Amino acid sequence: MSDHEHAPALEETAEAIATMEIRGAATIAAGAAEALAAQAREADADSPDAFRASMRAGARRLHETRPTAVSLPNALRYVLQRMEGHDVAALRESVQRAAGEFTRQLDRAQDDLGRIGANRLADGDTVMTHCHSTDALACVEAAVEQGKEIEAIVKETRPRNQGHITAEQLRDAGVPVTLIVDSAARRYLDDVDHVVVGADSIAADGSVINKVGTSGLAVNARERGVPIMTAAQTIKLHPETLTGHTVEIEMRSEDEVISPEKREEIGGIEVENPAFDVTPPRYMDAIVTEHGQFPPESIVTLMRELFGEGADQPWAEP
Ligand code: RUB
Repeated sequence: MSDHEHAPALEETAEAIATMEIRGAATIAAGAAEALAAQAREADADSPDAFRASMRAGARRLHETRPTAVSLPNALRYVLQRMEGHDVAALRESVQRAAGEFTRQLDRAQDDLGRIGANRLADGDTVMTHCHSTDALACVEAAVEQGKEIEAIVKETRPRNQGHITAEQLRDAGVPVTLIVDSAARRYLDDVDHVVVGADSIAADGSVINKVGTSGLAVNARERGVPIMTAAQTIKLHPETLTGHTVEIEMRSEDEVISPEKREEIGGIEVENPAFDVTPPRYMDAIVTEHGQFPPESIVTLMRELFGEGADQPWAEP
């Protein structure tokens, strides 16, 4: 492998993230950190500079896969900022150590936020979910572990039907599940005590960027008087929004919405497929992180504590 080629394992992970075989913000972050560790292991750089360049190139390849989940650049930043040493062996070691630390912290953060989110759920509650979020599921699973009986109404989440994954995991956790189509959500909100969603990014003003349909669900939940929380580890906080940047919403293939044949048959229509949307802070009751529960408008305080005033891009060419 020459200095700027990617390790096969990194290339495979990048491809898997782009095609959504690896998906969901936390899982993407873990996959990216592990891919950097693989790149470090396999890079046959003959100088520290060449090694660093190969790590930056690998990180850029991962970075370009999907634009919305900030957990991805936050994972790359965590690992590359800890790359240190005067020779290739030391550099290699530091990347592998940092990647390991990062994935262990992810697991710990999810367990911690799960216990906090579970406190919002009462015995006998019914929750409604959207998409598939491991952070949101951690809250429900922790509530079940605390001995609470929880039921779930699971939105299927078109076009990729990630609700099916949620339904299976909740059922495995012993939660009775009712699967509904997305359009039925408002009808079922009257039977729901709490809406629980995840996040791909959280902006400094407390806006929650999550799977498309979250914002409509939040508005409906408010109208029905049903509390809604976002379960999100702090790697979902988007440091660049502290300096006015907005979060890019990924537009995915039209083929996820309609088959090319059906489209041809209808003829003359535009198809759009935004993967995410933005829920304004006023429609979200709480953001639950591993550091505690926050009203969305106050999340900026935590962001400043964690990131200072912004974030660098250690994967950029010097
Ligand atoms: C996944 C999605 C999830 C968040 C949070 O979208 O919107 O709610 O990523 O997931 P996609 P987690 O399927 O397009 O990746 O809590 O597991 O990080």
